[in-house]
Amino acid sequence: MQENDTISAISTPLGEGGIGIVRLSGPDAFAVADRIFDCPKNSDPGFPEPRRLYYGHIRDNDGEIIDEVLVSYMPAPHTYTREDIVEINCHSGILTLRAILRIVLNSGARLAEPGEFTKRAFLKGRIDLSQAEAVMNIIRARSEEAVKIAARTLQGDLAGKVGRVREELIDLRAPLEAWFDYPEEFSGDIPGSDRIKLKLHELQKVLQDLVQGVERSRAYQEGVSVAIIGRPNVGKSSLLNALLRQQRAIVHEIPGTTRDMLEGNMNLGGYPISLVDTAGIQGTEDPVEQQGIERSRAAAERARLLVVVLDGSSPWTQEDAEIAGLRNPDQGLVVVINKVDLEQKIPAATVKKIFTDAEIVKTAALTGAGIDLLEEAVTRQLDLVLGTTGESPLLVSIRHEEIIRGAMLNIENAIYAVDTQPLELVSLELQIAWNLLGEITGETVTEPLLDKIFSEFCLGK
Ligand SMILES: Nc1nc2c(ncn2[C@@H]2O[C@H](COP(=O)(O)OP(=O)(O)O)[C@@H](O)[C@H]2O)c(=O)[nH]1
Ligand SMILES: [Mg+2]
Repeated sequence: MQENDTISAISTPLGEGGIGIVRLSGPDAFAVADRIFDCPKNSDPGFPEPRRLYYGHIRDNDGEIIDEVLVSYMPAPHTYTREDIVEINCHSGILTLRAILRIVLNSGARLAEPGEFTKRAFLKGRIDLSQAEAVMNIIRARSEEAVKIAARTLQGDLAGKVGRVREELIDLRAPLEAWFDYPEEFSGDIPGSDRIKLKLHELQKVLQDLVQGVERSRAYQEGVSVAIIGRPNVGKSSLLNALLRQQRAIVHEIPGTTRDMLEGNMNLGGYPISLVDTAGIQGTEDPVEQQGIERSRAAAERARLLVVVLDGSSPWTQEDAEIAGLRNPDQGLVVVINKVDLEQKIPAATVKKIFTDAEIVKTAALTGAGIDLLEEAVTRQLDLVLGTTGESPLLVSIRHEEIIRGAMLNIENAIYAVDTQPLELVSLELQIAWNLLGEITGETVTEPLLDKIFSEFCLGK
């Protein structure tokens, strides 16, 4: 990729709106804008005084007015990319935006690749790789909590923590390496094995705190799947509708009404939740229903939490028992005794005995009674299975998690090697850990990995 040319892209979503922005970055950003932007001569100060908005028109190559716009010019280096940037604020219609982009591209800029503005910010050293990735996490965040985590990372919190661990690793290695290389001249202090181990345990703890709660912060970012299961007619679809506060699923007294799984999105306790209603699980000869049940079982298996629904107005059955058996021990569990408005045939005490570690909630989906309690129970169970975090969770991406777990393994090896191996091996493990951690901030990252990371960005960012 050439880094010295001028790139451009539409930086706002392609759709109808008040304002759309075409952005340019690179050494010719101003020259390109100057060719196509017609600014009234009486503007004072005249275009291009930096960081001012100029009113005027964009003309196409035949001189015809395409749109009425506001244009700003921001010279390097105090910009997002550390290059000259021009932003053209136009009317946000798909055709207007595309027309202006085409004129810009005809006038000396090239189309930016996805994430290329941010990649330039990274390559020019304005932000590190963890901050660049946080930009995308902010854009893609699905909950307020996820926005906060990404904002902290964008401020450099993750890079700071990882950077300090790397510095400590260097401090530990420096006297060792000097001693290996120049044993005669070395006059410093070789840390004793106890001191090395103590320090390494401290670093291990810092990294451990980072990976702690990663599942929870990832849940804030990517969402969690919650599946409602139970035999036919217990009120699963009614509960889904009550939770979503919309008539999403068809509810009917005829058993087997829901023949396929169905999904709806909601937010509970800060988690974006994908709520899955499933086909009632029962033995059936109907091939369509069988397929629906298979898909439902698979959805239940993938879910982080199961809501097992029982019909309180009918006795406990063998089918209920089989459904209860679908849950694997890692999954959170909330048991709902539904239809409490009718005469009850399952004593709550019996349910408690069967589901010893579950939250048990009584509801009447028909009237909405107990739905708030169900929401609270689901939130509590999710908090429980996703694990508590430290003060401020930072880790979201699988890439970061793998790197940190890898570095922890090297440090673990180093701790073991202190007592059993030559110190050269200890130092080597620490060097590997240092290198690995550098991939988080991008200091030791390879070109193909960079390309891969930025290719996942959206256009115009
Ligand atoms: N009385 C009463 N009926 C309910 C309640 N919840 C659901 N039903 C009824 O039970 C039947 C089956 O409900 P549905 O939600 O389709 O059950 P599903 O097969 O488990 O999805 C429908 O006739 C519902 O109106 C409830 O809390 N009380
Ligand atoms: Mg149903």
